[in-house]
Parts: sequence; C-alpha cells; structure tokens
Amino acid sequence: MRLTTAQALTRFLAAQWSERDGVEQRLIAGVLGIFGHGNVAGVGQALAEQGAGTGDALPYYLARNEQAMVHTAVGYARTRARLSTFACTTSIGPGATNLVTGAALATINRVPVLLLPGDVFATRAPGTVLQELEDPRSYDVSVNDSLRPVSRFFDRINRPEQLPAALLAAMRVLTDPAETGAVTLALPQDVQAEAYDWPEELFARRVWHVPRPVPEPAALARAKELLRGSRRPLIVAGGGVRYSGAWAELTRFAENHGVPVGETQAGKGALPHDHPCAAGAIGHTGTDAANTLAREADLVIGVGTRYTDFTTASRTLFGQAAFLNVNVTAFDAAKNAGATLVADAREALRALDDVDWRADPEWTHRAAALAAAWQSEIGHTYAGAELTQPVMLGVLNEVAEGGVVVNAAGSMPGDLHRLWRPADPEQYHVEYGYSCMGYEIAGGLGVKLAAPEREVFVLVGDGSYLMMAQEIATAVQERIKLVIVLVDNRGFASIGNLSESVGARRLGTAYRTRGPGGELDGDPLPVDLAANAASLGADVLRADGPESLRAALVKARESARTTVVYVEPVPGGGPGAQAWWDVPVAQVSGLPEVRAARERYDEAKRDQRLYL
Ligand SMILES: Cc1ncc(C[n+]2csc(CCOP(=O)(O)OP(=O)(O)O)c2C)c(N)n1
Ligand SMILES: [Mg+2]
Repeated sequence: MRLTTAQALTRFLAAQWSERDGVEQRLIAGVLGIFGHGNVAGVGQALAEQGAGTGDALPYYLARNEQAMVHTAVGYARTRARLSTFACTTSIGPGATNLVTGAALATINRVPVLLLPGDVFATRAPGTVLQELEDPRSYDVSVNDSLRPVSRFFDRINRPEQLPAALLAAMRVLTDPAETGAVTLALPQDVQAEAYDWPEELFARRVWHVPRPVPEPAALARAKELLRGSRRPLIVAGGGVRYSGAWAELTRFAENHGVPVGETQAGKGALPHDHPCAAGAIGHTGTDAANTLAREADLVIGVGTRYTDFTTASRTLFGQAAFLNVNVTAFDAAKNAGATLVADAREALRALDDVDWRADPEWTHRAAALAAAWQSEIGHTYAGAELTQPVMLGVLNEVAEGGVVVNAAGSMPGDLHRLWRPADPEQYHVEYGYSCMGYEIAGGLGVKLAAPEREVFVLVGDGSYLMMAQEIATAVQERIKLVIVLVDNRGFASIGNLSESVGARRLGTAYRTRGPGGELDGDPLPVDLAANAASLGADVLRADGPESLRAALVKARESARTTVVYVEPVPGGGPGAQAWWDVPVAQVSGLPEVRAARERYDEAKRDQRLYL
C-alpha cells in the first residue's frame, strides 16, 4: 500500500487496541496537536486525509500548548487505568521541546503517552532549517534528544523502512505495566511526507494484551512467611492498586487479616474512607492515624507504591518496620531493601489471601480507633464558619458527590490528601509524582474525555492558573464541561510557608509589585483572574463564604458549560503536617532564624533511616 510515512503512522495507530480482563478498547483514543512547518505537511496532512474523527479515523483535538497536550493525555490514560491514551503531534523546535515537562510527568507517574514531535530533515538537503539546534559536534543531534532521558522508548524515524519496527516497539512499551511512560517517535519532516510501499499487514487490527503477572511461587512463600511473623502490619497502598483495579481484593485482604491501610496520593481512595481499616493518607501530608501506625508497625506491605519522600517522610516514618513490596515493576519492588513480590497487585493480593494469619487483634482495634478519631477531626475542620481552604474543600467534597477532584501542585494537594473523602476510588485525581503546576486544567480535560459521565472538579491555585490556564479555550472549543475552582490567595501559599520555615523570608512567593525599597513587597498585583477566565470563554461565578460557595458550585454542577468558580479563601486552615519532609536548611547564615531552623533540621534528620 503506497502511503507517506505519516499516512502509514496514523493508519496504524487507528488500528491498535488494548485488552485486559477480556475488555478491548482503543489503545490510541485520538491525537492532540498543534501544527507548524514540522508536522503540518506530514502528520497534519495524513489526519486531514483520513477524515479525523469520522468513521474509524483517529479524532483530532487542537490544544493550546504542547505541554498541556501531554497533561491531557496523562489525565485520560490515568483515568482509563493506562489501557488507552492519546498521541501528541508537534512541530519541530519549540513545539517539540514544550513536550519535555509533560513527558517527564508521564514517565515519573508511570502513565503511557505517545509523543510524535517533528524533527529536522533526515536528508539535511535545505541546510540549517528554522528552529534547528545545530550542535557543532554532530549533525546527528536535534532538540528532540532532550526527550531521551524522559522517555521509556525513543526512536527517530530517519527512513520510512524504520517505521514498522519502531511502531511495534512503541506499542509494546505503552502497554507494558512495568515499563510504561512517555514513548517518543521523532519524525523528521521530510520523512513524514515521503512515500513508501507498505505491507498491508501493518494496518491490520492488532490487539495488545496487557498482562497481569502472577507472583513467583518461591517469592509468594517467602512473603507469606513474613506475614506470619508480623503482629503489627500496615499496608501502604499506591497507584498500582488503582491501575490494577485491585480495590475489592485490597479491601478483602485488609478485612480478612485485620491490616490497616495507609494511602499515598496516587493510592488515595483505595479503601472507602469510612472503612474501619482505612487509616487514610500516609506520610508528610498524611493523617495522624496512618503515621502513628507507620511509626509502630513491624511490617510495611507496600502495594504498588514508589515510596517517594512524601510517603516515607523522607525515610523517617517507618520506625522499625521491615518491608514487603508488591509491585509490577521490579525496580520499585526492590526499594527499602524489601522482600519483593513482583506481580500485578490484584493477582498478588489474591494469592496472599489464603495465608493463615491475622494481625494482633489489639493492633487492628487500635487502628480502627485512630481512623475514627481522624474522621472526626475532618468533620470538625470541614465545619468551620469562615471560608478557609479546608472549609472550601469541605463544601466542594459535599457538592462533588460522584464527581472527580483534580489537582496537582501548591498547598491543596496536602489538604486534599489529609481531608478529602472519596466515595469511590475514581473520585480522587491528584498528580503528585511530578506535582506539576499547570497540570490541573489540562489534566482535568483528559479526565473528562475519559469519563464523560462524571462531573470533573478542577482545583487550581492562582500560581498554577497563571502558568497554564489556556486550555479553558480548548474545553470551550470541544464543549468539554469542567467545573474549575480557582483559588486565589495572591501567590504561592505553599512555598511561602516552606520559605519561611527554611529562613528564606518568603522571598518571591507573594504576587506584589516592586516596592519603593526595590523589593517585591509593594502593592498586591492588580491582576483579575476571574476576568481572565471569562475572557477565555468560561462562565464565571464568584464566592465569598461557605454558603455562596455552595450555591455557586451547585449552579456550576448543573450548568452544561465550563464554569470557573472564583474563590479567595481567608488564611488559616486545618491540621498541618503530621510528619517531616527533608528540605535542607542553610548550614551557615548570618540570620538567627536560619540558624534556629538549621538546628531543628539537624534534629529531625537524626530519625532518618537507611532502610537496609
Ligand atoms: C512547574 C512548576 N514550577 C514550580 C513548582 C514549585 N512550586 C510548587 S507549589 C508552587 C506554588 C503554587 O502556587 P499556587 O498554585 O498559587 O498554589 P498555593 O501554594 O498558593 O496553594 C510552586 C512555585 C512546581 N511544582 N511546578
Ligand atoms: Mg496561590
């Protein structure tokens, strides 16, 4: 079949399917793109000719920023449990390098996305092209090489003949639960437009079976032995529980063996929030319940967790515990010198469940009491009369019902982790692998594309909003309805507090004009973010107290249009951090508050373990 490389690529992608548990779905749901000279004549032409969005052809979505396109693809893929994602097409040069942050986010979160940046001519015929890097040491380097370390698979298609093998490798990595992440196929602009005679088989419908690896018998026996020796076990549930869809198995295992469950950001909602085994969030942004149990546990059973510093309180949290790690990725399973059970979370929990063992009943009982105490702490915090940030979350939590909350950076992820009560596991979507400002709206778009039946509530701080608000225009264009709660506290509340705690005097964390003394301490910036949101095509509602917020959220929920609810919360909040986080403080300074902060730092650091 004689087609251009780009025509062959789009035809191939439209024929790829994933399958798990007997359910098939399109592996590549569509293409997000921004055209420039590096992709318009290749991929752009191919999409136009195949009739984007009609029949079996890949639908095409025009986005506003290439980084945001990857966020949208990630929001989509995460919601679809990594079984379906988007391709992102870009021009060469800046369009391509705008992908880098999104690619890092996808790879760190272990979420599949397919990136198709344009690249400079393979023939080099026209000499230096617009936006070419020109490395004097080698003509073989382009800006796209910056995508290599953040991609799980990277290839450059310098000849049409190279395409078939590269496509098969790319699909394999996208659908491999252990290896998945950003996959990049760099497409030189001349090769995109070049014709070739392709074998018909390349375009046949192809199903990629997503495996559920089962535990190795010897490792399973060792794991059961560890369980039988434990009196005070604690499960740490991570994103792997979500991707495996292991909620029921996790709940059953916790109940059958009396094991409390702490949740990471990616694993939040693993158990119903009011379940007696649900100790809630764990780590630096965790609850007193989960963190107290973590300090006393003798065995931590990690299920699908990467053990980041937020989870382990920078390796100060798990006082005496040994680790047993269930993970589909051997790299993560081996962390903290744990015993490893390399397997799909659902399969592993099923296989472990027949172990004849229960935690010490006193431990299970104590966990339930701690969890209940934390639940009443949430109730107390949510009931405040003033519109603080936690009270705002309480109102939203109530109005959101079956909806999804989306967030990523700033002071809200911590409050959400500690306080939010998801009624089911799909209701909590906080991107905290990369905690990338700007993910919120673009990612929320992907969540809504993946789950149109759900109401999507995007929480976005003013800092994140100013970094990446432009996808509101895309939501309006596609009639994709979002409720965006824009939380304006005039700057970086989170980093402001952190700055003060490390002796950096809140420098550059409030949005103020340059003052008469030459510092950034002048008047508040006269920036009107509500007006900005309206200018992008959203309906805007303002709320200034708990009751007006409730009314605005209900109205936004009932509306068919993307609606921004603008809130300026009053300072103050709920319970703060219940565990440490390692952010090094200056070891020498002329400022007394820095020396005091360093003393506190050195003291906290004494609890840091190596986990050997
Ligand atoms: C792209 C990016 N740049 C910088 C940071 C570091 N950072 C984390 S939170 C934050 C401030 C966020 O401000 P805002 O969205 O207003 O949330 P707030 O802290 O006020 O709740 C910054 C700068 C980041 N996470 N992502
Ligand atoms: Mg802010």
